[in-house]
Amino acid sequence: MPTNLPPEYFRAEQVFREAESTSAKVAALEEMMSTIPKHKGTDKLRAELRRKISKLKENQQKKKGAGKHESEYHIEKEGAGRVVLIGFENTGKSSIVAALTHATPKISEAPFTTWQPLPGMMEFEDIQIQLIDTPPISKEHSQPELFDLIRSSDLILLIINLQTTPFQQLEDSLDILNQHKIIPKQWEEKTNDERRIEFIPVLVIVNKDDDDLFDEDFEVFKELTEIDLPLLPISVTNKRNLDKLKNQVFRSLGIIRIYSKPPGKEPDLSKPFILKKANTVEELAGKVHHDFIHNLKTARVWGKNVFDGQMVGKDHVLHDKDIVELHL
Ligand SMILES: Nc1nc2c(ncn2[C@@H]2O[C@H](COP(=O)(O)OP(=O)(O)OP(=O)(O)O)[C@@H](O)[C@H]2O)c(=O)[nH]1
Ligand SMILES: [Mg+2]
Repeated sequence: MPTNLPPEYFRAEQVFREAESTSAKVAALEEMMSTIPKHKGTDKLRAELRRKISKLKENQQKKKGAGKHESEYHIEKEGAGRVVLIGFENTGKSSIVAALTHATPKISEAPFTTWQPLPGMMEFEDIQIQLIDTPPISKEHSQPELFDLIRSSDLILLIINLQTTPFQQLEDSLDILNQHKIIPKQWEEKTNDERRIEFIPVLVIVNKDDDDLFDEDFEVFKELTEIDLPLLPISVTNKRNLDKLKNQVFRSLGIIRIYSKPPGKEPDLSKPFILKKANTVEELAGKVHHDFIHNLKTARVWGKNVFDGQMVGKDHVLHDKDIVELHL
């Protein structure tokens, strides 16, 4: 591989590796192309990328020709994490997605308004998180595709309506998830289940906590429900606790943001690399470029638990918002 490729190249390459749809892949390859300096040393790489792009486009055309139907439940993953909102009818799922993203789902006081899942991107500080609105769950009717979508998510927001039957909704919702072999990640250690279970973190959002009077209802609910899961009261109508909700979503995803810094240059603070909590310098190197894992010698870190610019080894554990200079 030619040396001296700019960091934007590796960032676009990372986007390419994580892209699921053909059009996202093509867009990432084109982005990679545009970042490569044009000179003899990069001729081969540019030709190779051009070949890849035309091959993908060809395949895409073939698929279109075959009239392949893609389900509306097939949603491309985007951003730093996928969060699915589920719950019974009228609990306010669509209202939450409309309040926190630019998506415009239909909202109505009539039940069963939402028929299809709808994604939107929620901004949290300098990252974007995917929220997905879904049709209501029910005890009688099951949509297998909805549960596949839930299994593909990093976090479940279980939406409860405080103004109707919160206890029943919470219990029934968890039962329905359980029937589909989905159990809160928080219960993983105490779960002894022979089935093939998917463990996904759950955050219970108690919506329609509109004012002080409803706060009392929430307190009673919290006291009496013996569910060992985090509960957050909110009101979309009165914009209560929406910032807290965003914060808690970020923290529940278990991710950290790391900024890379080329040696001798300013760090790139515009777009962090997303890693998992407790990931190390080595894992960051792998995200930046797979060759870096083997070539990595040391790194300098600015951030938590280090003095500015401290030299660290591959095993150094990173923290949210650390700035890292990789030395090959
Ligand atoms: N009082 C009050 N009403 C709310 C709040 N949030 C949403 N609503 C209302 O509740 C009704 C249902 O909201 P939706 O967002 O459509 O609920 P949903 O869960 O998407 O409903 P389905 O699509 O049927 O599953 C609407 O009339 C909303 O305006 C809230 O915080 N307080
Ligand atoms: Mg809805």
